[in-house]
Amino acid sequence: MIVVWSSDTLRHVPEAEIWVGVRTPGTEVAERVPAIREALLGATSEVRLIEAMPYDDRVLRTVHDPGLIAHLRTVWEEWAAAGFPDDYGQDRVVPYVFPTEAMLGGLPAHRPAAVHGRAGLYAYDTMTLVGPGTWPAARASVDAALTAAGSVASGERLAYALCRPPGHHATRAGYGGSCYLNNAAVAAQALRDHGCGKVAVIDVDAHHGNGTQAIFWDRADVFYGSVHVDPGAGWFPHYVGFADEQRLGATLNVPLAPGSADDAWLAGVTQVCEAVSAFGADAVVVSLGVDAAATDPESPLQVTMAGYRATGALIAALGLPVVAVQEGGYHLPTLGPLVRETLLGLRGR
Ligand code: SP5
Ligand code: ZN
Repeated sequence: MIVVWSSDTLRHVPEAEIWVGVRTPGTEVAERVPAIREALLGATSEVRLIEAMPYDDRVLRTVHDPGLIAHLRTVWEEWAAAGFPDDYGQDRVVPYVFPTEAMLGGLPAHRPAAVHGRAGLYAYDTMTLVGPGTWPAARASVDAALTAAGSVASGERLAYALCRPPGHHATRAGYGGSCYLNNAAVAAQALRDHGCGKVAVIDVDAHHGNGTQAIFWDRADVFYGSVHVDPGAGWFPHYVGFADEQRLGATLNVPLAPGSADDAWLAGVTQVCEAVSAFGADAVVVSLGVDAAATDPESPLQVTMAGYRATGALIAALGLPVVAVQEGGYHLPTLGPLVRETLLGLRGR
């Protein structure tokens, strides 16, 4: 199997997440990349590790608003030039005011002159900080997903992109949930543009991929299905990811109660796979988060290593070519083995 990575993904150093106003240690750390990479290199001689190829920024416009792209490309430089690191000791872009519908009440939002005002224009939470290496890393993450999609479009049956930062919470014009650009959505669109008639995104991250769902909400050619901890039980992304969000036979959510383990999880994955079969997909993009694992600090789901391997096997049984892109997974000692087991399941046999 193909494994795509880029050392540029290490350049994103979020340092912290501002959660309920409190500066907490970031969980989406650069050390995740070598943890996964080493586990895969030791796993099987079949792994072919390749570098992500560089793609032009124009490809981002297939799923993202040009305003979000320009903002992420420039906002840290503007933040630094405005003096926030030196004058206030804040070396990461952190928003403090958000132009929500509740604030605007239907009036058009003016573009804030101040960068600290503008910081909330495309961000929807305070946990997803922007530093000097965020843009090059987010771009490299997309490049990895596109390189994996390209190899599947050329006939590979399974390609994995070691994406970091993750992507599935990034919407067309918004970033949040540790995500900046939606790697899985760019990969799914790339498969469509390579001539794949119907593409299914299967999201097995512990959290609902609100960004991917929103991007393809009005599209009958790209299916989005997700198994995740129930946002209605108090979990991120809180506002979406409910079972009643259905559209065009191309959106399916299976929210699970906190504490759910392999049985409920695999029943959910089976339900999504059956829907993918009914949809008639020609290829699959797996949003491969492993934070549903029992060991993970960011979710209350209790999936085992064997459960993640079985997850991969259920998806492999669809008999479709697969592009797997890394999403969440935050417990460094088990992160690599969890990804390895899922990929071994996806490889089949
Ligand atoms: C890609 C992905 O898995 N994103 C996860 C985003 C969800 N993060 C929610 C964090 C909620 C608060 N976490 C508590 C941290 C306290 N130190
Ligand atoms: Zn997650």
